[in-house]
Amino acid sequence: MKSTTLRIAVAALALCATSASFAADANAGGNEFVTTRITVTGAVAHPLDLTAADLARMPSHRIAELPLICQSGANRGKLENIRGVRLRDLLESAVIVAPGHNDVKKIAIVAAASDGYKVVFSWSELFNSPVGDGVLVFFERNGMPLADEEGRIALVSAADTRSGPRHVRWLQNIEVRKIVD
Ligand SMILES: Nc1nc2c(c(=O)[nH]1)N[C@H]1C(S)=C(S)[C@@H](COP(=O)(O)O)O[C@H]1N2
Ligand SMILES: [Mo]
Repeated sequence: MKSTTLRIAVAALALCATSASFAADANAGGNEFVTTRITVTGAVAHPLDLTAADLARMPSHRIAELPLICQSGANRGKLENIRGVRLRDLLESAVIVAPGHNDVKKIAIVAAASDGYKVVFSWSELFNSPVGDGVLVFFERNGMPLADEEGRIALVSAADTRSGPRHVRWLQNIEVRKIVD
């Protein structure tokens, strides 16, 4: 009886150790939401699947400093010395499917994170307004990979009045969707 109890205890301990090491392997450095690649899907001729290293080889832009302000008005710190690729450029490489003259005007682009957070852009915002210039998919801060709390790939819309909401940490997918007929 005693040895059976002992054996069960040893087995339970072994199980704990195994699941703990599995969890450590699954989350690239301590945060279960960290993403290491993004996809561009939906109404595109060439879906993309890119790592931070792939993004680093594309034409990039830098933001020296951007205060992060929540929708509530609360100050959430700032983004400093980040480097990223314009979302517009990624969508141009994926080639949005919009055969009709008026199709682009009905297209929305949904940027989704691994924690379920999502934000929306319109095609017109990205391709036909000054907002588009400031929408970066970024992967570097001070020349280093992004830390676990936002990385490895994130997005920001630098021209927004309040920049917090469309600062998407742990970016995972960009989906192109025609939302009205
Ligand atoms: N993936 C993800 N990104 C996110 C959020 C979130 O919940 N998940 N919250 C947003 C909001 S509302 C703000 S104001 C900014 C700053 O939030 P922080 O203070 O949690 O960094 O991150 C934004 N990005
Ligand atoms: Mo926010």
